[in-house]
Amino acid sequence: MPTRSVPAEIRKAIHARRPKSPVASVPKVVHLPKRFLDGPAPNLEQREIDFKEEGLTEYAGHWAVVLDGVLTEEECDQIVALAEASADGKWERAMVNVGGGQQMLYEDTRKCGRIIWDNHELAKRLWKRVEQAPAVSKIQRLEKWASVTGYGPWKRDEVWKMTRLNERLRLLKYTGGEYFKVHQDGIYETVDKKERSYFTLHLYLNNAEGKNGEESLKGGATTFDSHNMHRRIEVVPKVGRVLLFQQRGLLHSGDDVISGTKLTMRTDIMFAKED
Ligand SMILES: O=C(O)CCC(=O)C(=O)O
Repeated sequence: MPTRSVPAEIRKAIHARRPKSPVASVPKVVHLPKRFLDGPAPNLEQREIDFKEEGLTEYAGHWAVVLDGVLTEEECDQIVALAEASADGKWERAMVNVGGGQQMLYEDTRKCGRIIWDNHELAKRLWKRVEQAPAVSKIQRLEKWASVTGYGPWKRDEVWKMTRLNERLRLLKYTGGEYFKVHQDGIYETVDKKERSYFTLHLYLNNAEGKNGEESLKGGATTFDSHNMHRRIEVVPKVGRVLLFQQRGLLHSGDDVISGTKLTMRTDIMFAKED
């Protein structure tokens, strides 16, 4: 069953192009309503995470920012409805890439539902909201920033410029007992090797208080973990909240959801080398 019913205006914006012989895993093409995410972030606030100050000294100088009020609750509900429409309402189990285009189910490392939704337009409009935050100007151009790019680009005096949000949007849905165990995000490189990701974006799509009689969410924070796993910084899910962080060197996890449902959307921030 879909998590949310699809409002009429969104149903109208959905153009389903079905394959000649329907295959369950072929996503539908879903267009965004014309004015969706038009205009500025409704209530933008930013908080930079100071890893040293907050007790994760091994990550001193690493970059992570929490942005609140990037989207309204209604906009988040619409994203969920549109993504579900693209997948015929089906949340598949989240799999792990094992190379050679193969995926495996490893529920000891991640256990949750997933919809992969490729949508350039949503990625573009979401980034327009996110880049309004002053802190984000720092990651538009990466120069001599070895903790983010590694020492290769640093030694070669390379400058990497932000190009776009990856259109591959991964929606994750966690219910009772589900989790994403500790890991570090991999740097994604495009096939032509012209672009690579250096930062991750998480958008939280629901609040802890359950709506319409749904059970409220307990647990499920995105947590930065110390190397020995004894210290942590938690980012609690909140509708319309965005968490941005560097991919290199930052251990993190999605804490167990004890009750209720947690919905997030994750993608990569892409960069290309300046000539
Ligand atoms: O859902 C979360 O809080 C974390 C998920 C995560 O780390 C990931 O998608 O790589």
